[in-house]
Amino acid sequence: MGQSCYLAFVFIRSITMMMMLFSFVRGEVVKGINGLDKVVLRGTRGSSAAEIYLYGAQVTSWKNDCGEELLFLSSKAIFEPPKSIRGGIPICFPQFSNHGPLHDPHGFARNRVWSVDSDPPPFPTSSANKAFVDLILKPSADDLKIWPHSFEFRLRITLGPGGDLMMASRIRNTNSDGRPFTFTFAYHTYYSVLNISDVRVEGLKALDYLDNMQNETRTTEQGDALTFQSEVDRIYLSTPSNISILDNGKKRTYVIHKDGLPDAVTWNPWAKAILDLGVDEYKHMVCVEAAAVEKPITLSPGEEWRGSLEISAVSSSSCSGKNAPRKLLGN
Ligand code: TA6
Repeated sequence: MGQSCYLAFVFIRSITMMMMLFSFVRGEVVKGINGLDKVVLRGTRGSSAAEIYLYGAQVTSWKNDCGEELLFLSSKAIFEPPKSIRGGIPICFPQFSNHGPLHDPHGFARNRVWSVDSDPPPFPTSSANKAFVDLILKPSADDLKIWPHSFEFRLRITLGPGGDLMMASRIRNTNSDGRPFTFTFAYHTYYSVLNISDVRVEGLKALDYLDNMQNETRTTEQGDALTFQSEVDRIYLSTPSNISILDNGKKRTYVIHKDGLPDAVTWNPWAKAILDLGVDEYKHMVCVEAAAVEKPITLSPGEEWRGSLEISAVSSSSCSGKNAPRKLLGN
């Protein structure tokens, strides 16, 4: 190889490595179940990936470097408006459960078709070396009849280089008549676990919670960790920013970091019959939801609220075989 060829080779290889290290990728829109549009994000390493339906802006799949699914999605999930999709990360807005004026528990954002936001105002965090998609929801004329407020809800969903999943919401009051509005909110995340009986949620010790099994009676957590032996439906109040879910069966820990969302809802329905949940599937899911419920958020016109969730999954065993993470060039 001549010297000029060699220099060209070194130059191209350096540029490729720089691009791999500092690139960001916008997700592509493809057809999903029942012809609904979904966005696929592919990580820069291994088999990590995420899928997001424009219907509900709902993440329905999040896979680690080994290609293992980290979110629970019901085998009976209905991908057909107006039913919301059972599993993944439904977004509860402008109301969590019955904490607000709407008849519809959990609000309408989870059963509206969002749009890809091609030119959002800059997000505070960098998108370098990450795959992401920006989505936006604005109310339709029918939505305004249900909740008479104009808003812009921008959501950036990011798959980080280590396979972490980030959800960053920005909600702005765009009422032109000077009226404030008030809302409650949750990222209603369904995590995949091997067996709910072998799961602990840590970070809730000594906190007060509203127990939905007792008409939201205020109670204080007595245990070191929350475990599950029957239906659990609680709103833990003013929690720390970090909460962990330890799945002993899969030897995996989900680490949750939240900002702007003081509360944490924990839910497992146990054997309760739910139309779009398979028999016994409750064993393989746990909801731990970054939320703002106890103190609803009020925005004046022009004001913006931000609430984010960052989740990572740490496994004690590494993957091997065909799904093993590809090594980065030069590593
Ligand atoms: O987040 C817990 C909860 O509010 C429970 O009370 C339970 O009903 C669950 O959400 C599911 O609600 P959904 O409307 O999706 O059936």
